[in-house]
Amino acid sequence: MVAAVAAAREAGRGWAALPAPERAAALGRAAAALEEASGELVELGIAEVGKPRAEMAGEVQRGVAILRYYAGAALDPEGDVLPSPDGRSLLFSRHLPYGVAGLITPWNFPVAIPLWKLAPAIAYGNAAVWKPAPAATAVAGRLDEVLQGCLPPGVVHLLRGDSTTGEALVGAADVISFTGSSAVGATIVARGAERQIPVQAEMGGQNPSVVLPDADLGQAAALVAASAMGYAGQKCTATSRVIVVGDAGGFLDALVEAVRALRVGDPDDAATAVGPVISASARERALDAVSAARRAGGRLLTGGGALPGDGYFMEPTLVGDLEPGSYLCQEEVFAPVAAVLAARDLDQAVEIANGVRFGLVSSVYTSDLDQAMRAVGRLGTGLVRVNAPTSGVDFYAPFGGAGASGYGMKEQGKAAVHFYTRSQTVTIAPSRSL
Ligand code: UN1
Repeated sequence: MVAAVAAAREAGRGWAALPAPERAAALGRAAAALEEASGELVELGIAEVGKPRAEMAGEVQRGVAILRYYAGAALDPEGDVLPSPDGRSLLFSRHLPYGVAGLITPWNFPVAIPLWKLAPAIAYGNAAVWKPAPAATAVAGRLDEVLQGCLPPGVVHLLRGDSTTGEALVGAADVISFTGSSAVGATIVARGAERQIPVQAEMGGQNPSVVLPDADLGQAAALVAASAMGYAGQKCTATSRVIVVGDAGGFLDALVEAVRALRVGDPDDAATAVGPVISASARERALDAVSAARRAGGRLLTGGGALPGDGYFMEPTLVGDLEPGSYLCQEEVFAPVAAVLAARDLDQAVEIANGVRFGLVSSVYTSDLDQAMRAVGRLGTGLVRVNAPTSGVDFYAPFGGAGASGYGMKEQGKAAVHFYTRSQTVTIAPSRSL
């Protein structure tokens, strides 16, 4: 493993020395090659991680767009020119690669997340050693082949392995980007601090959607249902708490109806919105969390059970009447399960929304601009979305959460250059009086 990092460091030297237009061209070729291989990657993703066809196809397209974006970003201005302190010298800052980026990625976005780390890491001149989750190595293997066909040898090194391999990588790379659970993220952050290297950790979510009475309730119900249950809730951006302000009756009926309307079934089917969860133990944990919520006084609004099928299916589930401090309202379940809470006004809704250790994304549904602005300013999450679902990410905008959801710099968009490079301030004075 340390050998993989050493080999990548060596390959990275040549890569960093290439003119940026050549690195940009390689990323452009990778975008075209991924587009060419997109059909295969969609099939592999459906088969390996159970992502429904429509979402998997969207994700691979997002991957192509990410590669194109960083092909362009590799040619962006790379620093600032500052006023000369003495009228003769040059003063400027520039960005230099660190060397080897260690990238640890989850199974749930097996194309987009690796690419939104790999593409900027290499665009700005680093080599990368990439350890995908064991549950997504088939997609990773094919994606790696696509990239290898477009890059000099050794610039990207795919490392198969488990948490021990991940730990070794964190102990050897020059900069670490991780997406995964909060528990693992915390150990990586601690190890990175010990080694005094930059670490970025994108971790869990417990994302609230606040619904105000003046919202378009039908549209809000459809968007909340999709963001809570889509891909069986296996996104760190999924909605886990629905906080309904004021008289909740009408919205609750619409939400239950929207959840029941989602097609649960074979991820291979283009009409499926909710496929299986990733494993037997994941389903067991989710069903246990629902049972515990019911014992704690929760009322089942819809769903609640396992479903038969070729895979670990469960019914999209909504639980009402819970306390904001209860397990289901505090922890990430990573399954098609959401809690519905009531709030008397926006202030109380914001207090409930912020009352968790996570802070990735929140959404607010309203047609009242003043209420929206009030909420946006007070919600503590890294992303806030008005009349838009919590899930879904714009690859050209900064992404990342607060608290137990995110540590370190944001990723994606223009934020990435600051993470994957070190800034150097350079003064050049004339060697003699001119
Ligand atoms: C999305 O909502 O499109 O692991 C992306 C996750 C997040 C990515 C979500 N880091 O679920």
